[in-house]
Amino acid sequence: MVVGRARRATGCVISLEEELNMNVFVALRAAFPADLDAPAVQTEEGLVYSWRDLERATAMVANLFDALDLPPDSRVAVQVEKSVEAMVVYLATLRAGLVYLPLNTAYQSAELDYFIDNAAPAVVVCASARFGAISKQAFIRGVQYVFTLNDDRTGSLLERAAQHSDVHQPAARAPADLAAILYTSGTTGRSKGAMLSHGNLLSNARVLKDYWGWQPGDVLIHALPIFHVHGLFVAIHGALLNGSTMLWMNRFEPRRAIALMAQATVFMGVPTLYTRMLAEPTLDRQATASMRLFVAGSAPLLLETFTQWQERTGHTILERYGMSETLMLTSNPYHPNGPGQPTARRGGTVGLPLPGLRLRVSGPDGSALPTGEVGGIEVSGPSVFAGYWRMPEKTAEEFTADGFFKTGDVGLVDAQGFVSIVGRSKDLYISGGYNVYPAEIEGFMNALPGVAETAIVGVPDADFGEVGVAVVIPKPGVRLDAADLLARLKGLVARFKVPKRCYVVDELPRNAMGKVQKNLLRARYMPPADATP
Ligand code: MLC
Ligand code: AMP
Repeated sequence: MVVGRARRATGCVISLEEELNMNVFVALRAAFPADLDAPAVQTEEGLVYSWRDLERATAMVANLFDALDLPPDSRVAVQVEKSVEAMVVYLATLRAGLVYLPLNTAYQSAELDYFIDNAAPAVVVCASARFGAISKQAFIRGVQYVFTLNDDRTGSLLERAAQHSDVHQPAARAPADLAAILYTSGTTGRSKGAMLSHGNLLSNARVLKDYWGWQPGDVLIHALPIFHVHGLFVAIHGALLNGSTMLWMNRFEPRRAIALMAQATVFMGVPTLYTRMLAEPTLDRQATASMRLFVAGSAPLLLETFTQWQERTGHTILERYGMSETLMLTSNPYHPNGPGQPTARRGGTVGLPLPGLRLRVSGPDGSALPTGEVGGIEVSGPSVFAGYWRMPEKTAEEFTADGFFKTGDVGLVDAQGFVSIVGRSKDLYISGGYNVYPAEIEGFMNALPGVAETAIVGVPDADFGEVGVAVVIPKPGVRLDAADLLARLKGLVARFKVPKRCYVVDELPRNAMGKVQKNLLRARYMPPADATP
């Protein structure tokens, strides 16, 4: 039932029932501008999607999902290339009250098998080219529906959705209800699904809207993949909650991104996007004159990149820190000297804890450490997830007795409250903004014929920040070829997880307990000085 009480300021009429509905889609839609025919998304091919188009398209896909008559909390797993339609499927999943599960298109079939087994989705959406293989994998595992969606607006999902009404009442959701599951790999090699609720997503989006000073007329260049927190939530929610147009890049290309800046005000990227743009001669003050805000995160932004960007463009990058499990945690100030934001942005730090977030640094015995001391970063707040999907023991391990989530990042808080990340307690490296857990890849390499043992370390890299190096011991009497090992690995795991270099050796450095000394390996396989950032 719709209670017919109209409220204005935005383009979509809101009923009282919807005002009480904590579905994050309802809040995003309420921020659509009054002029529903204004552009919401513009693609590089010249396609323009109005706010009305988003409203109607999400309604049609949500009606299709409703018609499947799925139980609440059913998962919709989506592995498709980035496109505006893929974003529509995300929004429609929220709208229908189902749970969105984004999967990077780089994931190979062994990785997909695991996600489908673990998440048990009711619906899988994939590209037509992969339908044969994926539908076989999915149906064996009990998936009920497999639809296709391609980045040229074709596929069975849109064909079926076109038969449905373009009017849809969003499903009622409470803040604690599940909205999305994001898989993060783990130190034990098994990925864990971080369960994010409507309340987690909405609270973080609202905090960032205020903190980053989103304002009327802002235009976002959307250049990141939409499989992960940065591109899917921080960027999309930021623009939609502000009624801002997105200039949509299906794939980041530095020169084109710089060219788009003349029509934009906000850009978000991982550090690799910034270093690649710095390598372009077209990046200068004039090209960035209309820009208001450059946000960086997902991996450490080198001080050198921060400074070079200032020199070349006159803009100071705002670095922030977050995780799949927690959404955004800290941010450098937007308003220097503004209320609650005491000083200017500082390179080499990830800024201050966001409003509503409690952040502390703990020692090895779990006790809180004083200002300036280095320890494990722990957080608690409205954006912090409830736990890992169907892994209560893992969830219990990652939270303290008083409910703080142990991030696995190591850092300190200085006297002004700025947080710096100095390392990680988890064995992980970040390559071009993607996390790679050596344990997961070592498992795959150890299973290759002739391999006795593998150790993988992350080493500095000028383009990706860090890349992997694999060091392999063959089984007795076997001759292994390093290039062949990497070629085989490419068929098994996402390309970004494949080490860029591989060495076959007789032995690995070990400590007295027989444990591989990865710090020694890292030093030994450090790239030449001119290849490091
Ligand atoms: C691609 N390759 C990578 C890679 N991306 N290798 C290591 N690390 C990466 N990130 C592989 C390709 O498969 C290819 O290998 C080779 O490296 C060269 O690829 P490329 O053409 O240079 O890559 P490109 O397609 O341009 O992609 C690079 C990139 C992309 C930086 C644009 O990786 C990217 O969009 N990264 C952003 C990731 C992101 O959104 N992270 C946010 C996570 S959320 P081959 O073998 O095929 O030749 C999160 C929380 C938070 O962390 O706080 O935000
Ligand atoms: P993910 O699991 O993909 O969400 O990645 C989260 C991890 O990315 C964090 O635990 C950090 O290690 C890292 N990270 C995110 N933002 C930053 C940043 N600004 N600086 C350093 N590391 C970051």
